[in-house]
Amino acid sequence: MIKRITLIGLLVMTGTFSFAQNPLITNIYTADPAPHVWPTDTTTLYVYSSHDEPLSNSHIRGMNDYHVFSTNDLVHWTDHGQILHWNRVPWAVDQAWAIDAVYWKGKYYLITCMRGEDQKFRTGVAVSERPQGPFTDCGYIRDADFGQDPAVYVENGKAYLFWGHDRTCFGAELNDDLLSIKKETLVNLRPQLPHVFEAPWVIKRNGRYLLMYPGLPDRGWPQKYYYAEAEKPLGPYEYKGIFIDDWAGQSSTTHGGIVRFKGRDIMFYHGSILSGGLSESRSIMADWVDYDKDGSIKLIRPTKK
Ligand code: FUB
Repeated sequence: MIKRITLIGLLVMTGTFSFAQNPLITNIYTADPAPHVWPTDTTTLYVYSSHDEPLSNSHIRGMNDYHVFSTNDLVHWTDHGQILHWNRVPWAVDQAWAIDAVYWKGKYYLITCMRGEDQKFRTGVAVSERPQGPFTDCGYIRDADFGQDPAVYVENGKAYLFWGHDRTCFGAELNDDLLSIKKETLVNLRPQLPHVFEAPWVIKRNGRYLLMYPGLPDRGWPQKYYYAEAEKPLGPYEYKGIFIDDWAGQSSTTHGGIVRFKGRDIMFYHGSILSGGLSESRSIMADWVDYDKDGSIKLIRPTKK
């Protein structure tokens, strides 16, 4: 079911255009945002999201399906409803965790992370003719062990898969069918990413690749956001530092990525402001990204109500 969510009245004026105030989505709990502006329509921003069931507060999360939200102005958001549930995926039995999406050879793909009968998480692929879905299962990616927290970066006809969870991080080029990797390109990025915990996300800026990731500082939980830079998508990466540190409203995890929309970079991530601090009932947030003259990401101070 499509719902239009109007957040006028909660505007934060910053720079050239305005934002609905954080958290962005308040009708359901949302997490692991994957923001995209597709080459087919650069006036619309889509945020693909996993979905925390309300008041689920256990380590095994209550996560069953995915939603996508779209906006043309960062103020009015449309919830396009459920776009995939694990029960429509033959190889999955539960736990629809983090996702990404990719536009590839004229179709839109959800890159998912769900648990199979053997209790292992796999990186799934589902397809649609439309960015807002619904999506149909195509199977899961072979040879992407520890298949959690996927992100796909596309450039020059090549699709790169990044993934990682529980202190791992891998990268590889995908084959054209998106269902297998080119094994000879597989790299273990963990040694290059101090503090890394999970959920890599890659963008290109000024000819360099920025890989951002939630990590654990030496003092422990909750996760913070760090990044590293490279000359090629699969590295080697040089650690740059932290860009989201402590803030009131964090959940134990955070997860997201930067997208460029209408000329400005925006960081999407999640926290637990809406649930009053429940780390299993999270909400998507967004803030502007600014850079220093040398290209470093300036520290983001999350804005909220
Ligand atoms: O949302 C479920 C898991 O929590 C994700 O896979 C992690 O990145 C963390 O956000």
